[in-house]
Amino acid sequence: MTGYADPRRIEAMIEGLDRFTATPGRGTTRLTYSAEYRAAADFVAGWMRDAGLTVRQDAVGTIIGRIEGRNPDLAPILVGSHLDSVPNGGRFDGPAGVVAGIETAFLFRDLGLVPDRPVEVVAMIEEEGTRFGGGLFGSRLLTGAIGPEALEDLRDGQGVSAAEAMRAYGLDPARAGEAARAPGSVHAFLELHIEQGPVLEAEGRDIAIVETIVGLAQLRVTVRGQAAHAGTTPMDQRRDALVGAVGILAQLPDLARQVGRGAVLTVGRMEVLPGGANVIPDLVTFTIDLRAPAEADVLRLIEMVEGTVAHAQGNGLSCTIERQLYAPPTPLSDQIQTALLAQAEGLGLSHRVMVSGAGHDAMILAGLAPTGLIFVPSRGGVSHAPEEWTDYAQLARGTDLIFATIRQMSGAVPG
Ligand code: HGY
Ligand code: MN
Ligand code: MN
Repeated sequence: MTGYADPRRIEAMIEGLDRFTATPGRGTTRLTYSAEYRAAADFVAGWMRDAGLTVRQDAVGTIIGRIEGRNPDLAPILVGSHLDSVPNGGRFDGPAGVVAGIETAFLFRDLGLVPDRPVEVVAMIEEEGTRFGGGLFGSRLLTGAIGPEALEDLRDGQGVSAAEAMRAYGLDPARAGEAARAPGSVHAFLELHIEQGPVLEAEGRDIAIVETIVGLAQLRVTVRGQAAHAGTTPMDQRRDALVGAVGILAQLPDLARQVGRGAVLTVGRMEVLPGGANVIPDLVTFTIDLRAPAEADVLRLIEMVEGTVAHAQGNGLSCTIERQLYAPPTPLSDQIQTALLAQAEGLGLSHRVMVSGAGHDAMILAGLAPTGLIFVPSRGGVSHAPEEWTDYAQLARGTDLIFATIRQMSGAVPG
């Protein structure tokens, strides 16, 4: 089956983007507002212009390419994903969705299609939260879920605030609110993403149409003790923050197992200070990422985790926990799922409906406009690692579905 999208052009965009990493040879590491991010954003803007899009950067650094509609005042359809990455991640997580949007624009141009309502391709910042924690940051700014006031408090691992990083990037954090879209100002949002799991490959299917995205929370635990000499401090006189943190952490996986029903919990990052081999640690922070399909289970797991941290308080240790992100389970638009299913049938794509265990910008945009999310297969189900891979022919088939659905939803006809 030959579709519309050009796998070679898609490959050129993905492989071109993959040069912009802080860890060449060790996966994609592209932190928001970094030099690599600037280069990637400029690269995406160039391809958008080649595809005939009118390109702008919004007040928080999201790159937006617009196909004007015959009725320019109609609310646009947005299509895209994020441009930032996890540390040492893969080249497809985020860029696959941005590139699918740009390829859709190329197809509009190549086929001489003019939409009735405008279409905007978006490449968003800080979905992963690798730099400033939490995540879904660019989409939450776009929907107005958070505003400029959040920028001063959020800090990266070097203590640089999001506001300072924005200024260094050439943006004015005081104007971040200008990136927010008013309710009713977006007609729909569509996102293509890699599955990041094994299901499509195992079932030999081309596409998943996502019906719900699991609820998720990102928490940050801080344990404070007292720095002291490793050699002269008796074992019964220590206030060892790392021993305290490990004692908390060791209890956490069982909490997710107790909740069950697909609940998962991950501690992905830990900082131990001051970090001397011969110094008893006095400050330990670690992240907790927890998810479940049912909101009651997410909330119950948060409570159990917070109780575990509170119980660790004492014996000379102070233990605190803060919520960096909370997103409830998000059902996606039935109307858009129906449109995607019809187009997938028309394109002869093998497909299934799926619940997403990964979080996506789509779960935030769903609060602003009817939203659809589709997956293409991930080889071995691997993601958030340099080995992440999706064949370009598979990515082209997913792009065909995005293109065909946007062509229909936007009322596009030959110009
Ligand atoms: O964490 C997630 O699910 C996504 O990759 N940000
Ligand atoms: Mn992603
Ligand atoms: Mn990711």
